Order: sequence, then C-alpha cells, then structure tokens
Amino acid sequence: MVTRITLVEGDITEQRVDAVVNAANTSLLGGGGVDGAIHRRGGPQILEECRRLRASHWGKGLPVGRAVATTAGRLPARWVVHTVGPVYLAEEYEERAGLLASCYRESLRTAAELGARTVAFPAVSAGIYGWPPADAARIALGTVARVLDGGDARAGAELAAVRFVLFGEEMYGVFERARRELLGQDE
Ligand code: AR6
Repeated sequence: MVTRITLVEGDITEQRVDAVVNAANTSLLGGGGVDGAIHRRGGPQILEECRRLRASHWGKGLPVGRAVATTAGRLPARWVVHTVGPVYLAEEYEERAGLLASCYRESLRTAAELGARTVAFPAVSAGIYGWPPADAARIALGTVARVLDGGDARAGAELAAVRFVLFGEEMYGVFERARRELLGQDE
C-alpha cells in the first residue's frame, strides 16, 4: 500500500514516530553509523536495556535478520527496534538478501506487537555493511510494501505509516528511484 510508505531525507534520531529502527550489530552494544547516532542521542538507557537483553534472552547476541525492542531513551520516539542486517557478500547473495528482507519483516512485527503505528527505518546494511544502495532500497521497499499489503496480516493491519529516513541526498534519490520502479509513481 504505497500511501503508507514515505521517504524523507534526514536524521532518524529526530523522527517523531512510535518506533525507530536501528541498524545494529549482533552484540547489541553499539557501533558506528546510525547505531552510534541512536545511542548518542538516545542516551545510556538504551545501552542499559541492550546489556540486559545480552544478560538474558540474547546471551549470544541478536542473530542477523532478527529484531528486538528497547526503550528509545531521550529520542522523540517510544521504542528503538534493533535489527541486525547482513554484511554484503556477492557470493552469498540469495541467502543474505533473504536475511535483509527478514530484518524489515521482523522489525515491523516487533513494532506492531508493541502497539506501534508509525515506524521509521534507516537503509539497513547500506552503510558500513556495504550493501549496494539500489538493491538495498529495492529489498527494503518491496518487503515493507508486502507486509503492509497483508503479507503479514497482523503487522500490516496495525501499522499506519512507515517512513524511510535516508541520510543524504544521494541515498534519498536511490530510494526515490527504487520506489518509482517498484511501486509506481504516485503517492
Ligand atoms: N539517520 C539516518 N540514517 C543514517 C544516520 C542517521 N542518523 N546515520 C547513518 N545513516 P550504517 P549498516 C545511514 O553503517 O550498513 C554500525 O557500526 C547511513 O548513511 O549505520 O547496517 C553497527 O553497529 C547508511 O545509509 O548501518 C553495525 O556494526 C544507513 O544509515 C554496522 O554499523 C545504514 O548505515 C551496521 O552497518
């Protein structure tokens, strides 16, 4: 459902949405990129909850393709949904593309279970993890559109809007083109 997906150029830590998705790593203990920005702006409460998750259910860390929620700390959101994207590796494209799609599905499911109606995503795996931006955008938009269209009836029904927050003009343009190709031109 195209109208429920929007693209904005900006900083995900400034988004007023119910849930902000973090492109984390398996350790859940922070890193660079969007992960670093979320922990910096959100404050130490987020890391405290991540540590508790590591001390309990996710002792070995969060597997690639999965998602888990914590408080959003001082961010203007209610929750941060942490997901772990795959590192790009051309020789294992099929398997890893499946895992990237899983990040979006699992994040939406996790957010919907909490009662979130609005969710903001960064371009998972398209930074430090090296996923080619156009392909990352195609997977991101295609997967979210399928969930909203009822591929996952529960998550699709509860979510009112999904916003992709793209860092920089270039990534925004890549998503805009992918959106046009996949979903048609209209809003
Ligand atoms: N708001 C929105 N997007 C951002 C922001 C921001 N504040 N900052 C960066 N981006 P990356 P990955 C964009 O590297 O590829 C971390 O160390 C960025 O320009 O954050 O999944 C984790 O701990 C790019 O387009 O995530 C992992 O170890 C996109 O967000 C690893 O990086 C994703 O880039 C994850 O790598």
